[in-house]
Amino acid sequence: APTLIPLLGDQLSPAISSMRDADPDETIILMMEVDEEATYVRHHRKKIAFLFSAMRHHAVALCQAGWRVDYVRLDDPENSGSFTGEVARAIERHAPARIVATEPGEWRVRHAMELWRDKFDVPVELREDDRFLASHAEFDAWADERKQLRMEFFYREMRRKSTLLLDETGRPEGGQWNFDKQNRKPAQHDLLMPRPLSFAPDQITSEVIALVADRFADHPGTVDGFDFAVTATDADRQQRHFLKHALPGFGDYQDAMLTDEPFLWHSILSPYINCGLLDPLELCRLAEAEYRAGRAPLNAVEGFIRQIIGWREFVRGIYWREGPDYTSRNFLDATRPLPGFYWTGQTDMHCLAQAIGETLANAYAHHIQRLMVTGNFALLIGADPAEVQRWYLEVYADAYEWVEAPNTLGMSQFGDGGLLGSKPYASSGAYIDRMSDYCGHCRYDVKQRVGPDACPFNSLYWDFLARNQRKLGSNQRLAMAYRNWDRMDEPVQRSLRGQAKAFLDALERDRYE
Ligand code: FAD
Ligand code: DLZ
Ligand code: SF4
Repeated sequence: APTLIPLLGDQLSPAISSMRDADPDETIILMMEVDEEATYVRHHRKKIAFLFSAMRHHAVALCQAGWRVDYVRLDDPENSGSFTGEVARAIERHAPARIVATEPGEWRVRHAMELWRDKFDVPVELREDDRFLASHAEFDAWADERKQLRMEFFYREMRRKSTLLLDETGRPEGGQWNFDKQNRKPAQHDLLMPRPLSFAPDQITSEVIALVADRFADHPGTVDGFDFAVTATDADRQQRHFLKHALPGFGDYQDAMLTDEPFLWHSILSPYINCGLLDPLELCRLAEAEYRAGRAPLNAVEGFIRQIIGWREFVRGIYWREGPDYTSRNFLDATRPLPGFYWTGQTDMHCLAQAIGETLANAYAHHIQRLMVTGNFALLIGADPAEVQRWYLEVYADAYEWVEAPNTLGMSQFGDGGLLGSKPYASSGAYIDRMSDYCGHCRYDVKQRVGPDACPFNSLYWDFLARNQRKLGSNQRLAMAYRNWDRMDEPVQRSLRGQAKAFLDALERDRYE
């Protein structure tokens, strides 16, 4: 009897652990498009189209390589709608001797898969997902030894383990582990700015787009202009394109934002890395080679590698270590619903209109838009972190809970009380003004704090600090901000809080109109 290998939509890697020792003649690979995965949150339509198309292309590639793939399409009339239901049907079809799977990227699915052992009369083996530099055990061993977890120190371990950007003596290339001080430059509009490649939909993708437009009409975002890579070959083209054209400027402009420029010097590779079309470590080695060949500066290459072997690995470690209740944490007791414009982009705050509009169009926004525009705003208004977290999980093509939840609930909303960052990423309009050209296009004045034209971020920032003083007042990294607040005359404090209250009341009213 054959081995049944259920292969999930984010397991499209040639070296996935479930298939490692499998014999193509004795194996059935089961791939399933299921309603439950597409609707447990209302994923952006481009995200679903991307994943289904990548899954269908991967199935074709596996068949060409000699594997037997049992592929269940969403519109199959027998489709039960869930992984568990589809595995049950596949057991009837194939009478397998055993099931081997790679652990999923989410507690929800992990629990469902663990129940297979009781549910089915077939032995189930769940293997660790080893597409990461640090195993669960390694991360936990590192974390157990520390009172406070800081990415920077974990990152150095990962540099040592991978040997990326070390010199012959094992010290960090350039004498420092981190060159971020050089990396905070605003960008200018430039006709020669790099642009990601655009991949025209083929027959398979066009069919999927039609399916998604039909079945998920009530989900956010559009499928118009779909141009993602959906094969490993095309994802590799985008990878090489990035390394050649954008990596050299990646460091300098990492935090920059520009009107109508959604991509800047970013790689736009996260959807491909996270679903398995690209190998993160190989990408880091290719980036290192650009530095060694003198084609990209160290600050850019170090910064880029740090995002992948530092942040990406670190957030994954936190997600699994903290357990399934992580997504319900709410350190600041924030309860406000997200404003409706998160689903339309229609607001006069130009920075938000840009970040949200681009998100709905592309299922993509770059890091600083996510953190300092949409995330910062949600934090300042006291939005419910669970709702904020669901929004990010829905709208980004790269969003899977293991990476999205620590970034959103932890780093951006401080819902975990500071496991990811040592202080909340809260800021007034001044930060956005420094790092972008948004304010020049906005109906609000970023320099004003009160009055009808004042940038809402300004009063909201002070209101956030004042509102949360009991919980945040002892945070060393906010000491200066609280000192500034405490030094303000009371009438000034009152007018700032009054301005914020009027804005928040208006947000509330909009919900009922
Ligand atoms: P680049 O800027 O080119 O960076 C290169 C790569 O580094 C990315 O492809 C990604 O693999 C990795 N990376 C960078 N920053 C992070 C980070 N903080 N955590 C993990 N990996 C990182 N990233 C996701 O992959 N999925 C998510 O669901 C996700 N949600 C986020 C939510 C919030 C609130 C914030 C602030 C960040 C989130 N990130 C998420 C991290 C980051 O914003 C994206 O990885 C990045 O914008 C993807 O675009 P890119 O490929 O062009 O990245
Ligand atoms: C995100 C997603 C979606 C939208 N649809 C499917 C699907 O139909 N079939 C599938 O195998 N995977 C899908 N995924 C990815 C899964 O949600 C992901 O594998 C789990 O969240 C575990 O990380
Ligand atoms: Fe955003 Fe304020 Fe600048 Fe307008 S003025 S773009 S609301 S930061």
